[in-house]
Amino acid sequence: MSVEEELNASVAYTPLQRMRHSAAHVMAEAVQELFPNARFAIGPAIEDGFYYDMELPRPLTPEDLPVIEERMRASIAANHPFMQSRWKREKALKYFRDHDQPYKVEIIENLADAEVGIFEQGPFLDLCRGPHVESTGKIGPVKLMRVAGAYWRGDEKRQMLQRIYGTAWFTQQDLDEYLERLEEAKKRDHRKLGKDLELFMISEDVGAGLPLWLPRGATVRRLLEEYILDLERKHGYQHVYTPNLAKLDLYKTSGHWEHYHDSMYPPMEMESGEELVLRPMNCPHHIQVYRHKMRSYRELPVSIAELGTMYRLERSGELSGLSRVRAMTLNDAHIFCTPEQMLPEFKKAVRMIERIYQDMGFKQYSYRLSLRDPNDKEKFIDNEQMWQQSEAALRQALKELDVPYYESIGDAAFYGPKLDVQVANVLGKDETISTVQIDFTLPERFDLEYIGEDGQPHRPVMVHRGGISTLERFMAFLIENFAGAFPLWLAPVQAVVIPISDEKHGDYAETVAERLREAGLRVEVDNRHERMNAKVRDAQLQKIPYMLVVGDKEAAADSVAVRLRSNENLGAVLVADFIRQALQIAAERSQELWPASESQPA
Ligand code: TSB
Ligand code: ZN
Repeated sequence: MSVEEELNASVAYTPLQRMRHSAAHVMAEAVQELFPNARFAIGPAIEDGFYYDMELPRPLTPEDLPVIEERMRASIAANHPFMQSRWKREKALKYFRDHDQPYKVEIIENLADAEVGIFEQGPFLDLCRGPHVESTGKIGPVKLMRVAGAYWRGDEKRQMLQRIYGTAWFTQQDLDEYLERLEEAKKRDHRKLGKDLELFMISEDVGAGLPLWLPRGATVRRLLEEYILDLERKHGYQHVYTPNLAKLDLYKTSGHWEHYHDSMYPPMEMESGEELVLRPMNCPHHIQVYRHKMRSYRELPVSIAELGTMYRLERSGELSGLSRVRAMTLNDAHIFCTPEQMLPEFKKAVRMIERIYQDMGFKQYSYRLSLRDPNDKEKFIDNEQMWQQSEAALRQALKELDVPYYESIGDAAFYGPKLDVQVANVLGKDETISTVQIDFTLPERFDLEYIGEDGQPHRPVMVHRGGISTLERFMAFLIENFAGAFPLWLAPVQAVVIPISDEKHGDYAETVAERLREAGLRVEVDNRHERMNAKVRDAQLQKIPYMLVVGDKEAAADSVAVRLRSNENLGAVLVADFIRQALQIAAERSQELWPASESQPA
């Protein structure tokens, strides 16, 4: 949030936000008592709480937070009124200069107003538009959550400040429930589960935002790749392989270098003088594939697809596990079609995405129509007619699809508007998974053609489409959505065979595992010299769907004692029956691990 946005947002605060904003002032008051030389920047209410940015003589530690909290409680108990006044600009400038508050001075200098708002509570005075609660006693239970670094005005070239995040609620019960929700969310956090379940890692030696997929995560990824390639083949997509590098000129022609520059790595200069870049998008490569021969209207639409690896220079502060990375592989496709085919193709792409979500068992997602910001000529191609035409086309497609959606200004691609499919991550933040985009720009810039029925050259339209998004972001979402307990068809290890005694039943366990593997199931044998119960518990923690316990009885009857990761006990099942049942559940991509009627409580 920019300083100006913060100042404007405060006017529209809800009662809860207003109270949180007051809590931010009380937090600043407490910090000032501890550090009389603290310099304050901004302190808005945000979703779920508030923060204040400040410059302090030393870095804060987690141990500082309870101390600050304690002082906040004292101020709340003292019930100081919040007193509002309006000062002439000059008076305010002088006051904040005299009190060594350069950030406040800079904010005032950027304000056009002749007068500024001042709020005072007890010993603390702040530049502020309000509104606030009447007095500090009206502030509900507060908790300080964490300290983070934040650049002044979000600008990496300016002072690094310390930001304390806090939360405040009307009642203790609200606060407790919120903290509980956070705890629950933490358990689903893909960064934590990615580590616990050995799915992926980030190595400092490799670099930030450059994830490494561990064997189990790689297995899930391969299954997703096979799933999506198969689905695309059925929809007539043609798969290609293209390199991750290209000449810089290619991206000058496409417009990426001009409009997408901030997300691109600096070019590499070759001895020949040629400049190469890591690609931030796959479109220009697919355009070359389209162009490798003359196309007739008869072969359109041409859908060129690739699991295309690409690189984006995301800001380090924005990187997060697998969901925002710098090296990623997109389930990408570019559909080249006639203008008449554009709407049907767009709709087909959306329908295919709906099919994917159904197969995955995702129920909560929403459609976002992402439009350009007409005032931002740097980020978006400056071509009024193109934007009008493509936005109208998109709206028409949405109308025909009859799906609910909301609009977002400024989230379009530089070359055209998009329909984005949004999901919420565990932290409640919205993220784009799938996307379908209409593009009249790149066909123009690359002078693309097809020969029409009239024998004349015509310009095709492009539909860019990301089905399951990047495998990285999709995996992050999958992990959080299932809290790591993947449905059978995606589970990296589907069953673990557990011999009651590793000495006596180890051989039988191996035979069972061998038969299951032969049938195409992913199976491990836990032959550690451990108690059976410990092995069952470990497998449950690893969220492995089935634990197949084997002892004398099972060996004699050619069976396994089946236990689910939920701890449900199914009793003895013939090995052949288990294989048949598991294969069927996987083939159906069922979310269940066993037909309900056949299971019994543990
Ligand atoms: C769909 N040219 C199009 C393509 O043809 C394109 O690249 N669109 S995109 O820029 O919107 O990116 C496609 C998808 O990649 C996004 O919808 C998002 O789900 C995913 N994505 C984008 N940036 C990142 C990132 N830094 N980390 C992980 N996934 C990302
Ligand atoms: Zn594209």
